[in-house]
Amino acid sequence: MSNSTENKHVAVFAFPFGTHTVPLLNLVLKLSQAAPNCSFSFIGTEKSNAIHFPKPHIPINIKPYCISDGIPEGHPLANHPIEKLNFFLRTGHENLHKGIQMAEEETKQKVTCVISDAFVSSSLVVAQKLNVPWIAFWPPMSCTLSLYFYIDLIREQFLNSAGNAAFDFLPGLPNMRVEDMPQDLLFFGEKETIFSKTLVSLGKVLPQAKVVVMNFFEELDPPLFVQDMRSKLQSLLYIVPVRFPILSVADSTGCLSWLDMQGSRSVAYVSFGTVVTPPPHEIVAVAEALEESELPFLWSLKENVLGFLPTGFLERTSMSGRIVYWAPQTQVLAHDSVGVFVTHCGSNSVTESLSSGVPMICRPFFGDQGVAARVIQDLWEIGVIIEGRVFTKDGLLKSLKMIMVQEEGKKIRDNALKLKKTVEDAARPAGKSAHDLKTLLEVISSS
Ligand code: U2F
Repeated sequence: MSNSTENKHVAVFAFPFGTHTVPLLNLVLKLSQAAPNCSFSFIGTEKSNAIHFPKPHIPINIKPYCISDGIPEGHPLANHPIEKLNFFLRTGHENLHKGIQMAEEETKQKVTCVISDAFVSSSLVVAQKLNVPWIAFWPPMSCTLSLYFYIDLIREQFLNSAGNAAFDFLPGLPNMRVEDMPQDLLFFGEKETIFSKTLVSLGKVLPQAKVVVMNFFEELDPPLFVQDMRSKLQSLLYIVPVRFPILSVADSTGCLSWLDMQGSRSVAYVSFGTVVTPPPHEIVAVAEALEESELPFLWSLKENVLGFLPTGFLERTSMSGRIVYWAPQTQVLAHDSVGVFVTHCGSNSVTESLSSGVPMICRPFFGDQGVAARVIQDLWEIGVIIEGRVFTKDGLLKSLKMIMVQEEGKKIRDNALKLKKTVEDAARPAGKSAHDLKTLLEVISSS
């Protein structure tokens, strides 16, 4: 490394929603281990920081600072997930700057570099004011980055093409459809929100980052996509996600010991991440398909929707299935008895499934999930998109049988194991990711 990271102070801005903070903190953990003399100020909201701090394994060179979530005092939040995001983004760079002030006052060190979740794009202004490099981190599905550079074409496709025809203007990502695109990109006029405007601006904002860091495996992204992004950005680095992220918890619900009693690759694991709750009729369809399939299943389901399950379902399936409100998912997917993952295709879930060689049945809901599902089915061929993109009993049964039982599913099962190996190789100390981590440390140390 050309310069030491000693006396360097990195301000880290989290996008405090969903599981965005988890991969960002994992990246900072990696950096803090490699650069123990460097200070990292992790700036989030009180709510998002409370999930991670204090934790015994967070080193002392990472300190949390809380800024406002932007929600006016006493304001009753409507039951709409985007509302919180809009309030936070509306606070702009002034709110972020307060975090910097707190961090500088306490550490008595000037900030020398800003790393932020790419969605907190106003952190670019903060970095510019401080005259320090801005490093943007990309937690969603890696190849969705491309969409923000081709929004006009995507919108044109949305307005002009008949039906849901496949299009192939995204380099390295053929066979995409409008239905795979994040809805926020298709909002015009009155429907636009601060969040959707922020996303739409990314194609102009991200080229101003000194580095964009992907939370993924370069080896799995299409070379044409990588090449195209490299031609548009100053620098694009890939740092592999950690295998067992900090959200993994002790097995308080006994999932792992239950899995120990099941046959190899026999269990269907079902989970829709931290944000999505499928509508009641889809919960019923999933339950009916699981029951009729007679496969052992483990389902991570939020407590507040248990009431939607069909009458008597829990009793009838008590010998073959298990429902928990939270599963230690990374360990579950890594368990030999899990044969398929029924997922919403959140980027962390996809990475965890890939890392364990588990094929997926995809029911994307919003954001990056549609592209993830398309890539899983058509590019990597390690899963299928559920028929009609909505859970029905017959559709899920068909996919479960195909992947778990039928000869047709063998190719998918084999491919999943092959990609597991690619992922393992990518994480090796001599791999590209280790090289990119060094490059990132160089940027921090020369700031
Ligand atoms: C948003 O994603 P989510 O948080 O809904 O979903 P994931 O990215 O898949 O992350 C869920 C994490 O929670 C863990 C699981 C993942 O690490 O292992 N987990 C668990 O440990 N136990 C459980 O019972 C259930 C989940 C958004 F919706 C997505 O579209 C984005 O891709 C994502 C990242 O930007 O954020």
